[in-house]
Amino acid sequence: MGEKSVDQASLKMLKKAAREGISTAWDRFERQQPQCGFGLSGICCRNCNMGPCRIDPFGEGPNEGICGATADIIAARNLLRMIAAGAAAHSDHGRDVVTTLYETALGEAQGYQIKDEEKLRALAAEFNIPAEGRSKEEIACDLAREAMEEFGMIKGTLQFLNRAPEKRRELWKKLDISPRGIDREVVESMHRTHMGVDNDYVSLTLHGVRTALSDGWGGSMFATEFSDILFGTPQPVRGKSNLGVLKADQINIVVHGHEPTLSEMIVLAARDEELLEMARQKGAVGINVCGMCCTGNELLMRHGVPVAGNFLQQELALITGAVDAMVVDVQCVMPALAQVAKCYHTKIITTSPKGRMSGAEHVPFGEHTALDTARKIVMMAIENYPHRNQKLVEIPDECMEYMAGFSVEAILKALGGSLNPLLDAIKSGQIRGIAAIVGCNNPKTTQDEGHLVLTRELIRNNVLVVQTGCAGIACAKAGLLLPEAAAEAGEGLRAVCQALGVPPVLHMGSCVDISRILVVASAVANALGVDISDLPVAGAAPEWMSEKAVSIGAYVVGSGVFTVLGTVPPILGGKGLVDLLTEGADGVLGAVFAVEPDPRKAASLILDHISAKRKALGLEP
Ligand code: BF8
Ligand code: SF4
Repeated sequence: MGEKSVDQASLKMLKKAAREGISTAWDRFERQQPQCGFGLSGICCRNCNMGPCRIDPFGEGPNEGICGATADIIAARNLLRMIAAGAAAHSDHGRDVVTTLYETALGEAQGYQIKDEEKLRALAAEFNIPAEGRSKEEIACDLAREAMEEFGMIKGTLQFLNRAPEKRRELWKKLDISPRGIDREVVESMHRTHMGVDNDYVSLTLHGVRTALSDGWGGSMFATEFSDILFGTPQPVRGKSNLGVLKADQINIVVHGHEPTLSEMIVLAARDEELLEMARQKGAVGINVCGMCCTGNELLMRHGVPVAGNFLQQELALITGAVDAMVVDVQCVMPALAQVAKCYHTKIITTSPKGRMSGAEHVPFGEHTALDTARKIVMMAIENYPHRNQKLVEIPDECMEYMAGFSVEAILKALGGSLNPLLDAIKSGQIRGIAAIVGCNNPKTTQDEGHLVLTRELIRNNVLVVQTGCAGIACAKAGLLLPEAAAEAGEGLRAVCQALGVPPVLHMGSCVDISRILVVASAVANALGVDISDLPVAGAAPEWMSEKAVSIGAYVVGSGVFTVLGTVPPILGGKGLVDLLTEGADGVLGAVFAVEPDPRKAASLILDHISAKRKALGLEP
């Protein structure tokens, strides 16, 4: 393995961890070597108690499970379960935001308000909800009810599918994969993968795409749109990133996880004059709320709140010794945090009934008392500040400015109100295409390197890059989210960025905000009168690790976008499945997956793909 990270702040904290005898994900990764070959290739099954069964990838041992399941069936079932878990995670987050909007509309939620009435009214129109002469609360109440219906749908298919280009919708219909309710597809995935139900890897995979579409065009889209209604639609904003955002003389609260319903209230509570006075009495000059992972993205998009780091930095933040409380809710929260926190004064506070952690303190968070609970949590951090062991405090000075907040609305505004300048730039070749670089960190690769190398290669070749998730944070830390980074872009892209005053890498938010990318892709396809699969666009997840990323990959490919994965998915044991996903899918969905761990080679795959699509559209000879 190469270096652990390209991030200097991470490397400094890893040295400190080694000095202090603390193990991190990287150490635990080494302790897991060699990882199980059956697991890596996706050909072990324990879906029933005749098993566990495994297939011999070398053809010497068993080539089927006790029930007769082949390597392809086993790998496809395992993949479908990963998609279902990922879709469930995104969609359950979406449901929580919908519920919060509903309770806000009823006047039963504490501290929340409907911030973006314009978006509320636009969505009401989309859902055929009467809006004229009605209060925003009345409209929101009906809209939230309609949204809840989409989870356990009793009629038709998802409303947001109508945002996709007509050709794409027809294709989904023809393949019979238009999602019919978000929860239903997840449940059906579990049913199909039960022993002896769907015994065909192609059919399993197609349902995987349907389940994933219910995430991208359903659960995630609800999370994004309803968060915008409640907390405001992001607009370009500046802030700071990396562990250097932690402050030696302030109460440091790191909010980590995913749902903005929690983090928004913590931000609000930390501005409370009474609490600030309490902090001063304890000797701190202020209260510093920082984000981590996607909760960080939600906050940086809307408020320019500093972001302490991405996925592999969650433990490292604690190792600075300067975090008074880390407040977590759901997803991507390592159970190791409780162990690491024991070496410092840091309190780990869990808040979701779905996400408890032994060794952490639990403060239940709910809409009805949200602000009171947030205040209580901030007070716990203040009380904890005097316990900081100054001898153990070491905050790296890496701290980079970013510009984020590129919602679809913000992009349109930057373009002067219409997509035309972007379309013209694409047609003329000033911008050759658009690539979405998204996803996690993974100790299987050098932290952030895949994101940064791929991003730099693409912008240098005049490909506009859009980002979400931990990929976006990687680029924030490297300074690529600043308008000045246009200097690293090719001539055409540089000129466009300079004219508009935007960076060559547009941060569009958290992972659920990939739904924003689907909306942009649809708008561009509609403007050109083509399908998404005809566009010079591509997706990439260079360092992905989570099941949510598997769902994302499946709905992105299912929406017609060629996608390159940097870490190898556990399917290689199913040869037919691999062929289907990397070749066969092209004739079915108009897009395929590629797996390429080397980010430079991944860049050439994307550039070749973009050239081919440009040629097919007649944009170049
Ligand atoms: O939803 S990029 S490590 S934080 S899964 Fe997790 Fe991956 Fe980060 Fe956000 Ni997305
Ligand atoms: Fe084995 Fe089939 Fe049972 Fe899986 S479902 S454990 S392959 S017998």
